[in-house]
Amino acid sequence: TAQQNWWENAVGYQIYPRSFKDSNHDGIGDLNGIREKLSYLKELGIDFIWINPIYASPNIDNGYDISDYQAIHEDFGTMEDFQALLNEAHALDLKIIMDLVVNHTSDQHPWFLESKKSLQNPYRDYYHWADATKDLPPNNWQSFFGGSTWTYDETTGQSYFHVFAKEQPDLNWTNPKVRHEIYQMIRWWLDLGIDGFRVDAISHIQKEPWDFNITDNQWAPFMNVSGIETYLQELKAIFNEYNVMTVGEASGVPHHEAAAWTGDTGYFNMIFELEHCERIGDLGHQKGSVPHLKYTLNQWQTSLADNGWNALYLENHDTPRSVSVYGDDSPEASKALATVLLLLKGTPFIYQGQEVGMTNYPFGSIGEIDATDTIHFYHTLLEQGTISKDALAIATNWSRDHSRTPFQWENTLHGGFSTAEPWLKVNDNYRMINAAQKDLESSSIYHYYQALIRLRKQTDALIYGRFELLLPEHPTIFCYTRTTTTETWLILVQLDREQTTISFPNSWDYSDWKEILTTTEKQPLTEQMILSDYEAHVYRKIT
Ligand code: TEU
Ligand code: CA
Repeated sequence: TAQQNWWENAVGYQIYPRSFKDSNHDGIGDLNGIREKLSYLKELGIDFIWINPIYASPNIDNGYDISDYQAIHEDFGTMEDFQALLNEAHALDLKIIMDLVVNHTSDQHPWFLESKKSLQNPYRDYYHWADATKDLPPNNWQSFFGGSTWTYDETTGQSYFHVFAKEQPDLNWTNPKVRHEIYQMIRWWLDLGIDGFRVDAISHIQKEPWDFNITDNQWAPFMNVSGIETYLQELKAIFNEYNVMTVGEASGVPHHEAAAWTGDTGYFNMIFELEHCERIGDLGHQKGSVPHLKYTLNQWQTSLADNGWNALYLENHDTPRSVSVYGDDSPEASKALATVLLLLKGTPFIYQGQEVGMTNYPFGSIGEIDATDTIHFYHTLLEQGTISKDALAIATNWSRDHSRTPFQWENTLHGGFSTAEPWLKVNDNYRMINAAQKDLESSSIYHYYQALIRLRKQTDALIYGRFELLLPEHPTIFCYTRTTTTETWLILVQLDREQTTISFPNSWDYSDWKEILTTTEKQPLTEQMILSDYEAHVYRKIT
């Protein structure tokens, strides 16, 4: 049998550290807060934790603008706290993977401060500079966060390039010195004993030549541009030496190219694609779409059936909450989505709070928003003449801050996240939706996650079994099978409140199927079934 990798049957948990648990009463989550909650995570059944950036940063983009790669941000604690967290996690057999942000640095990083100084500075070529005037950028390319990708700098009369905020200048990967410095830094972290990396925005490190303007497909000049392979191979060689787990954030890499990017021989073990959680509809009224979710996940499952490996997720620190996007904020909807996510083929990532059913936040003013891109979007709308109330609704509709509100631990002040006023408001629904509910109710969402994780680990079929989507055209039913030579699992989920009737093939022998797990009353598998209210059923057939 083929060699099995630990990350194939592992379940991951993403921690957004500012919002997880505050241990020292300053309203900001921190490393010692994570240490307090390790047993909570162990009990859930997860195997590894991915922590969003905890490095020194001016926090223009909450830690994704790094000013010192080898220092811990004082908000989060010290290097000793980190080492203690790593040791305690390892003692519980929990692995820790860190965020690796190497497409760009902060504009306060010493390299950039040097680079700005003069055309001759030895660090000049660490970043991308081009001739420009104040009013005329080198080209018309637009950044992900809005506005030009170019910012003019008076000192030298040139502009520098950034695909995110202007405080996040892109590193020049064509410069071997830059790569050397980054690789040294990567080794430094790996030598500390961490278990791997989630590699941020890695599909953007290679850019097209600057000398053309775009007319459509505005992000193509820095999305998975050819030539990137060389750098990815170099990274891969380091990761191999240390035998660590990696997941690349690779927007713009299509499913039919993903086999080269993932699995044993790919650049990373797996990648986060961004297609399946794309919003559908007109600006400001965008929604999640179950048909889109099914269609896209099916493509990725199918493309990586024999080569490569999927990373699975429904929400993260950049997206709204999945129970609000595809559901109606109810516990039933949370459980239905968990069923879909955790039994697909790939390595699932649970985002903090998802396991207790945390929902979107009802933003009432722009002052309640922290995310740079949302604030920028709001002001652009105001400048275009949109009235303030509408601008708020449009800008916050898909804001990153929905998922960044503090973790709801219990029904006490600030949801038990902190005794101080938190950096971002806690959702008022913490009174009902919180982690302590699990101790009150055996039917809690948390316990259902536990059951799903346990189930995955009991059978190879749920790890390696072949995926097939059933009822592909149904608008709300998400149904699929996972099959090996010895058994088939059938996962049947109604992602809607409404009642619907479905039919399976007449040729099946329905007495073969046994129900293993459900979110509601057991219901035998039959040729015709009536489903409603986000119910989910998991069946198995031994062949
Ligand atoms: O996000 C990157 C990201 O969202 C883009 O790579 C994406 O391709 C683009 O929005 C088009 O869909 C990561 C982090 O997750 C995010 O929090 C950071 O703000 C960003 O990188 C910059 O580091
Ligand atoms: Ca704190």
